[in-house]
Amino acid sequence: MAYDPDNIFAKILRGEIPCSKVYEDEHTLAFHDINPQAPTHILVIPKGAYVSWTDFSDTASDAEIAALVRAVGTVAKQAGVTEDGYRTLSNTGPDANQEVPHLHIHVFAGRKLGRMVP
Ligand code: DGP
Repeated sequence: MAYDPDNIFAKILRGEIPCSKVYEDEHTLAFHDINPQAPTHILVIPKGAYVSWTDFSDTASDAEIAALVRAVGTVAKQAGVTEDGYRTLSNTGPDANQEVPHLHIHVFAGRKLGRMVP
């Protein structure tokens, strides 16, 4: 799928829409989800224009990939949820109901999370 530069996360990255930022580095931004599904619900996104994991792994630099993975760990630590635990989830494409066509990882925590079901 071609990247839509007008998707909501692209607008957040350009500062056209505000977000509640929790972490930022050269390659990555993390902010609270607008519609939280758990007491902690953070979205971690690459700054580059990637829709899916396939786009990302095909074209992102090693530095961008490392930054995204590291950001998830950093965000969990910052949120103070590493001991009780947290869940990461990433929807890709229509069958997974990806709503925003910019690659993102959800980080859920702060309550007992239900069992994962497909
Ligand atoms: P997904 O279904 O995996 O594509 O999840 C997209 C998430 O993005 C969904 O949990 C709601 C969140 N979201 C949508 N629009 C905005 C927004 O404008 N700001 C923030 N912070 N989150 C948003």
